[in-house]
Amino acid sequence: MPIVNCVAILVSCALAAAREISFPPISGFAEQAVFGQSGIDITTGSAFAGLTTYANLPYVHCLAGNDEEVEKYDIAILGAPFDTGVTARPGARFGPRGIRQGSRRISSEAAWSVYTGENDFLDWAKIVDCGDAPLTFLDNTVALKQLDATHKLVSGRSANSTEYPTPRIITLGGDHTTTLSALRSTHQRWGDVSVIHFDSHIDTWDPKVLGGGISHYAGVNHGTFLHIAHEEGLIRNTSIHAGIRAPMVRPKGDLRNDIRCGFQMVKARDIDRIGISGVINRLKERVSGSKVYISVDIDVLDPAFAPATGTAEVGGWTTRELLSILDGLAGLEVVGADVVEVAPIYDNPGETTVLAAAEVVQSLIRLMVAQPVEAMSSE
Ligand SMILES: [Mn+2]
Repeated sequence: MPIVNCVAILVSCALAAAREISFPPISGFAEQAVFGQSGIDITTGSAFAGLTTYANLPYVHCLAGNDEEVEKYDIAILGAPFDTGVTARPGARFGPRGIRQGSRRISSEAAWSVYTGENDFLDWAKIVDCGDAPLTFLDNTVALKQLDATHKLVSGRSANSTEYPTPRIITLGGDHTTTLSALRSTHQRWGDVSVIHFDSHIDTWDPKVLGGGISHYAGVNHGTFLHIAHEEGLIRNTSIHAGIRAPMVRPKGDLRNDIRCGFQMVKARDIDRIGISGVINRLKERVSGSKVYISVDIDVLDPAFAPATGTAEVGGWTTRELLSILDGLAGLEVVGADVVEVAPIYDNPGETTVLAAAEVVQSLIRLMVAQPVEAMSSE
């Protein structure tokens, strides 16, 4: 018995010693001070506090009136909450806040790339989040006019850099119709651009084929905006799709019209044959010598990697493939970009889609930082 007792005491002593963790001295509950003298830091490293901007970037009221002082910026993140131009599942109006939510672990201080060794947030460009364009959700025509006006205002301010005075915009969609407004404003600031269009669908459908048979109003939608951009003379005949795999509506007419709108295409399965570097080469060759607008429909990814989208098509690229392709485009003069068709309601608890979308936005920022672009001489 005494021996057993002794062992028991030893064991309990050892346990007690193991539990002895020294905490810093704290005052009693009554005097406990959260603010001021407690020594607890609540002013730095607070990435999860406050309102959610893209990558915890500073919010700037880019839509302020002429009489108000607005902080200058070189690259603006702008949300376009609009999803009434879709042909399948709605929900992309919540895309901007979904992408911001997916970006909340990204912060300027800890964004050094293991691939490039660079931190694009701490480079020459001042990058801000302008919040969302105020778009009516009841009238597409009015909403797109509001988006046109927002893009013109945000891109029309003088940039922070004196060397490159025209700021560039990365739009968070919104359904793909929103790219039409971005292309209009890009054309106004930078002239004709080639479009690199990452998507599983061609989106050059003739409004007579997709929606326009119902009304002129219905003909302006997320599957026709590139046709309309071509008709409006906004884009060059040196554009290219990447990741196409969705079926055509007409056996030959859609592809004929696609070529007429200025597009070539890299199909989704081409990557199996030519590899990532082959895809990069085709895209770069196609747009070489021109300014470039990059539009990323998140449905270019396989639904395994981006289930939260309106018109999912199986057999797409992985997130890693897309990111590698985007990084491979460094050096192009990217004057505008977007990530669209993110509909967070269809995402899963692991936030697969919004995490991917947030990373794609960061790749687009990287391309803009890597290659500053001179404004048109007439501007
Ligand atoms: Mn699309």
